[in-house]
Amino acid sequence: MTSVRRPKADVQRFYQKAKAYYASLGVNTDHAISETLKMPLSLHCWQADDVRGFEVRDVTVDGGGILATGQYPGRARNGDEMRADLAMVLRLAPGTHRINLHAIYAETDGRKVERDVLTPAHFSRWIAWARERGIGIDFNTSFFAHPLANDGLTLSHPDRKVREFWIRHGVACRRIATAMGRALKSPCILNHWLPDGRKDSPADRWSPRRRLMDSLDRLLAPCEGVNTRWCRDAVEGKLFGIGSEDYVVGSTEFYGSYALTRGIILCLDMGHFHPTETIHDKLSAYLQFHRSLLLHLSRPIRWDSDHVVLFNDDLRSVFQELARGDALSRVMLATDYFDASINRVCAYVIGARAVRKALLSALLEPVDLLKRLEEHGQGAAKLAWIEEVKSGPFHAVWDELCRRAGVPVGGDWIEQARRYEEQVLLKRT
Ligand code: RNT
Ligand code: ZN
Repeated sequence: MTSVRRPKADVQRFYQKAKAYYASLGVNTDHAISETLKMPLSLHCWQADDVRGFEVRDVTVDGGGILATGQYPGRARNGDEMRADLAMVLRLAPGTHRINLHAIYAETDGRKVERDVLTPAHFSRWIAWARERGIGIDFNTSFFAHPLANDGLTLSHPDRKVREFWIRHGVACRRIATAMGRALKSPCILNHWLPDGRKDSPADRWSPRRRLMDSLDRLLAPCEGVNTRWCRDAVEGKLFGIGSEDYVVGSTEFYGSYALTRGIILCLDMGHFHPTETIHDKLSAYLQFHRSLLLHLSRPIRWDSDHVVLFNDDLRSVFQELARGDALSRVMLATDYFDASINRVCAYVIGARAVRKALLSALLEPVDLLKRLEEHGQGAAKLAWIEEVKSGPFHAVWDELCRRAGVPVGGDWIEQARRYEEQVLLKRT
């Protein structure tokens, strides 16, 4: 594979021209770069191993609506391999990052530890690793791939014992999230997504929702070892999943009201809506009422909600909305996808760089100009400028951003990732 290296002096020279272009539209590129780099992006750990986790299991379990497809070699098989892969990603993707873990990534030294008795100690290696790097950790309850989730119901299960187990799991995770946040001095977002739903024609859509509400209220009740200063709970809805095509208990409507009335965070996943439905128009609606939102950056394709994130219109629209509404400080960003058919480290870097590009391009928009034109009835001029800016010298600012962040400029990262594959990933057999 070839790599066309661009001399640093060129990057800076092209940048000066681009800077003048954007300045003529009233946009400060230096500011856009520093704001883009500052914004934390939480990298999901589960792309590295196809959402398998490190649990010791002696029974077969249902994926719970989560299905990674593909057999590409190099999957991370344990915490050390996963941390090595993530460290590589952090060298190739610019900007501030956090790491987003799931409860199934506990490290129990070969012992079987049930999910309702997990403790912060099972995450001590992750915490030490993050502390060394000065990055924060976010966390997720794992309500899937478990014998007690095989019915497709967890917190909304009709059997009280099953619900109790999952409530205890939730509480254990809140203690862990509290410990993570406190140890790293950075609040840990604890996201709750559960697969509960029905494949076909539910006769009762009501009772499971009632039970889910009650279970969540108990899971979120104040309790010893949980401090909401460090543990910030979020709930994530979905339209449908594998095995829950007709009905999902925790729909977006359910959680929108739940989060608002309980003062917790609503999570919007870009892949969790109707195939032609996008989330950008929802932001200015929810954020009139909600204080903040967690965004799962993903890419739906037909039945799948979890393709690698690309710098496409859907992603750009999300960041345009946030930048136009001055709302970047009111959202938390987390990637969420898994593709087992390609190099997994590259999957991360492609997505993380795409997010950062979308952020930068939104911050380079001449928002004041566009709003002014719109306000004065100059609809065509507004549209024309939106189109003009699309072919502006964006790449020169992007390259300069990468240079300033100390990550490879342009496609140089691809060669570095290839070498990592050759030297590390392909040796995992
Ligand atoms: C599933 C949700 C959820 C998961 C992760 C593994 O549809 O998007 O966020 O992807 O928790
Ligand atoms: Zn998600």
